Amino acid sequence: MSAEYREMWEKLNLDLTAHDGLLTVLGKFYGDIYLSQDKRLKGMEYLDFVVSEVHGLRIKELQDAKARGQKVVGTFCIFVPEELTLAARAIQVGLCAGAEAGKEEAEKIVPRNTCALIKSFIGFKLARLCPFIESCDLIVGETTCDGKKKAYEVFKDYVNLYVMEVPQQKKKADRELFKAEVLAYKEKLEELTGNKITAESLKEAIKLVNRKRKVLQRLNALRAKVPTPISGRDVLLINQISFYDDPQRFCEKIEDLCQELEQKVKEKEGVVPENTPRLLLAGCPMAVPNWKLPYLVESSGAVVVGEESCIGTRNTRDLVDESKETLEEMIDALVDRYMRIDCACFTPNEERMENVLNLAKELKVDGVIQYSLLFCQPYQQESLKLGKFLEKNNIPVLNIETDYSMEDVEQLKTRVEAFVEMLEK
Ligand code: BJ8
Repeated sequence: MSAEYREMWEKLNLDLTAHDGLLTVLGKFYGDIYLSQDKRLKGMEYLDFVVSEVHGLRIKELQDAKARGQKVVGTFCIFVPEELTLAARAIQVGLCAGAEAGKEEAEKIVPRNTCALIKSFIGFKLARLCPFIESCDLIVGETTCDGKKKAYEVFKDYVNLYVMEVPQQKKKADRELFKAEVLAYKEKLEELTGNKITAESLKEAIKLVNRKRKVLQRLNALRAKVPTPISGRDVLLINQISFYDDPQRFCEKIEDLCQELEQKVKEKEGVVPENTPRLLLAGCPMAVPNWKLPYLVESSGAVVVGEESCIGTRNTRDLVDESKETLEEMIDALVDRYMRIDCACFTPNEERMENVLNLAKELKVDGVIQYSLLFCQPYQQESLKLGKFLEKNNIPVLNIETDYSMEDVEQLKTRVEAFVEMLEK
């Protein structure tokens, strides 16, 4: 990395030695998991570049934007409406972290039996490893699972934190509550940025965020073909990058990649042979650089063709209605769209059962792997019910509970291989 970046990281108060170590591990990990793949697509060069520059060029872009007066907002959950952030001329970045670095630091302020995702974002801040967190003018938390809710109570001492309330049910009163929260967030953004959110700026932002979702929908439709033209690892990475990169650039690059994929589909050129078992991963989000399970699956003779998760189709399935004209109508359209998210934090959450089943059928999967992070109550609890439901519908299911450590890799590999072998019969 250039001297310019080192100076920038120093100004952001990163622990340079620990940060160098992190980048070295990440580079090695990326090489093993990504660059070693066969039949790599030309369009993935953009993703390789973004990853190689994730703490470099992208952070420089954020710093330049800040110097021009723009604000940066960090989030941990897809319930925070990016449309509003962009309408206030701010930049939104996803901060969920998918690595163990900083775990010891995190365990000083949250219990050890907290999920890895929460410990990771706290650890990244406390160990001074994340230039994204350090670039944020505001961090927006949300009242989803208990783990996050309680973690924010201590995390607020380290960052400028604002917490949005997300209801736990989907009754009329819950929708009203969420609408009030969306309006309060709008005010908060206006106060932070000094920019008024207008019907015009919100309309433009709705179109841009919808464009991002539409390009990911197009990508998902292409990967659903048999044989699939792209690996699950690559699509997961694209979804992860969608939370960090400039939205316009992201859309353009992924549209180019989709054109390349269309050609592959036309020529029936798959990334794996046609009879390779196809799997859907369902459950907790996999934040960058958490590539552990897809890598294990794809090195066990199967291919991942879908992620039913917030870094996946839960975030891209529903669009915001673009036909509204007034600010009030657009806020309502936003609220309606966000209240369709089927996170396991809701009770009851029956629609998720149907959504997963429909997705499994659309993608013509041979099986579903339910993925829960250790200590994630909502997804672990729901996996029992969802597992039975899928099996009743003749879809084989494997339940995996894990974290970000590499200690259980061999054991997981044995279980995944046995599952894939069973599907091959
Ligand atoms: S809308 S899934 S992004 S809350 S893994 S922190 S649930 S204990 S991430 Fe999520 Fe929003 Fe829901 Fe999506 Fe808690 Fe579970 Fe940890 Fe989780």
